[in-house]
Amino acid sequence: MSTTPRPTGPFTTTNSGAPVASDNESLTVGADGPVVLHDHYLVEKLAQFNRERVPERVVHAKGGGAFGVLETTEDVSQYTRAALFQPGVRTEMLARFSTVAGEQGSPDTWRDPRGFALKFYTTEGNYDLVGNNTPVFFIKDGIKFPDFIHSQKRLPGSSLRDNDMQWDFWSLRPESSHQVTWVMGDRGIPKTWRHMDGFGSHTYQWINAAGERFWVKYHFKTDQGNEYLTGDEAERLAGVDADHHRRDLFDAIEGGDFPSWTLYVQVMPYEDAKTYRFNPFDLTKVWPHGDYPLIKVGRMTLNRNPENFHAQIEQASFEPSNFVPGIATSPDKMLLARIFSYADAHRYRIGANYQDLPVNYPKNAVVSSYSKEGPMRYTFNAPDVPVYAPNSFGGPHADAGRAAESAGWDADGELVRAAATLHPEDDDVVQPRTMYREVLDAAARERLVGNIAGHISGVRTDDIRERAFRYWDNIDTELGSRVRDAYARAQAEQDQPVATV
Ligand code: HDE
Repeated sequence: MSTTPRPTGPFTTTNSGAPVASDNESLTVGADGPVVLHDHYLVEKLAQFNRERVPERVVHAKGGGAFGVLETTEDVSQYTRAALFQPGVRTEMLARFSTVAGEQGSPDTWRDPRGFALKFYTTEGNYDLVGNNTPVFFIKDGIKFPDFIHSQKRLPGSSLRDNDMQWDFWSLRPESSHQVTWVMGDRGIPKTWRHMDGFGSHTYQWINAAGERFWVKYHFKTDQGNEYLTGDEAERLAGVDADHHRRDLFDAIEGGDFPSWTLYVQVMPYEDAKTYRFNPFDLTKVWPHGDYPLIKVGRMTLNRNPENFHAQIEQASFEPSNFVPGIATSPDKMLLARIFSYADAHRYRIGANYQDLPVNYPKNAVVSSYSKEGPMRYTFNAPDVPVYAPNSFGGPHADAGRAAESAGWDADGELVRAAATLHPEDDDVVQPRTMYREVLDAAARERLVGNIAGHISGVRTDDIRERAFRYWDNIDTELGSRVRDAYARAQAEQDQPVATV
C-alpha cells in the first residue's frame, strides 16, 4: 500500500493515471519537427478513440434506460417462491426501452414495437424479463426471427428500408396479423416510454414453495396512462429530435418525476393448458382477461438515471435465460430460442465476461461459479476454492432443490418440424378481429385504418399491395374495405395536380 499522499486536483492523466504534459500538443522534434513515436499519450488517445464502439444490438439498437425499484405490494406467494415476488420485498432494477428495427441514431418515434427489458438484481441472482410494449409478437417460431428482422430492415443492394419487404413477409406469414394490428394502431408510436405498458409477452412458469406449477403472463400497466403520437406528430418529431423518448425519460427522472408501472399477472392453473381454447404457448396469442383476470403483484418505479450511458445502458445485457428459483420457462418455442440467443449476443457484442461488468453483475447475490479466466476477467474465487467439481476441498456443489429449473412440463412424441397444434378457437385472425371489433373504439379504428393505408402506400409492387389488402380482409372484411378506400383516397389526393399560383 503506497504511503505517499495522492496528488489531488483535476489534472489530466494517461489511462494509467500518470499526469500528462499537454492536452493540445503532440511531442515533436522542435516546434515544427516530426512527431516522435514514443509520444505514447498521443498514441493512447488515437488508439483508444478507434476502439470506443461496441457492436450495436442487431435489433433494439436505439434505446435508453434507467435504474429503479420493484416493490411487491401483494401476496402472490401461493403461486411462486421467487424471493423478489414475496410480499413487501423491494428489489433494485434496471429498465431499458428501445425500438426494434432502427439502428443507433434512428428516430425514437418510428412506428415499431418498443422493447421493455427489465433486470432485477434479486438476492437469488439476476432475474431478467425481456419483453415489449405489446403482449404478442409477429412470429411463433424462433427459426423465422432472422428472416422477419431482415424484412423489417434494409434491402441488400441499396441498404434502404422497404415497405415491399415488410408487407411481402407479413402477408406470407399470416401469424403476424395480431402483432401487426397492434403496431399499426396507437401502441405503435407511444407518446413517451413513460406512457406505454410493458408485457413479458411469453407464457412463463411460476413454482410455489410446495412445488406446484402455474403458467403466468406479466403485464406492466403504466401509471402515467397510455398515450400515443399520431403518424404526423411522430414524423415531425423524428426530424426535430431523434432522441425524443430518450430525452423525455432522462429529463423526467432528472426533474424528480419518477415514472411507475403497476405489475399484474394472469395465472393459469397448470392443467388448464392442455384444454384451453387457444394454444397458451403461442406468442401470437393473448389470454383474454375474462378467462384469466389480472392479479396485482406490485409496482416498478424508475428513479435514477445512468451516470454513464455507454457503461450502464449500451453494455447492459438482458437475457431471458436469467431465471431465479420459483420462475421458469414454458414450451413457448420463441422463448426457448431466445434462451440461447441473448447470452450469445452478449458474448459477441460485449465479451465472454460481460456479467463481470457492474451493470450486469448480480450484486445482491453471491456468485459461486466454476467459470474462470477469459478476456477482461474482473472477479475471481478465493485461491482455496477448487476450479473443478466434484472436489474434496469444500467447493460449491449444485443444489437441485434450490435451483430455478426444478420445474418442467410433460412432453413426449416423435421429433418433428411442424407448426404448433391449433386449439378449438385458434387461428391467425380471430384475436386481431376481436381487437378491431370489440377492443378499439371508433376513433382508434379510424386511426388504425389511416396508419395501415399510409404504410401500404409505400408498397411499390402491385401483387404485394393486393396481398396486403387481402391480409386485412381476412382479419375483418369491413377493415379491409376501409383500408382499400383510404388507400384509394390517398392516391387520388397524390395524383391531384398541384395548384400553381
Ligand atoms: Fe429479442 N433479441 N429476440 N425479442 N429482444 C435481442 O439480444 C431474439 C423477441 C427484445 O434492451 C438481441 O442483446 C430472438 C421477442 C428486447 O438490451 C437478440 C427472438 C421479444 C431486446 C435477440 C427474439 C424480444 C431484444 C439483440 C426470436 C419480446 C433488447 C441484442 C426467438 C418478448 C434488450 C441483444 C435490451 C434483443 C434475439 C424475439 C424483445 C439478437 C432469437 C419475442 C426488448 O439476441
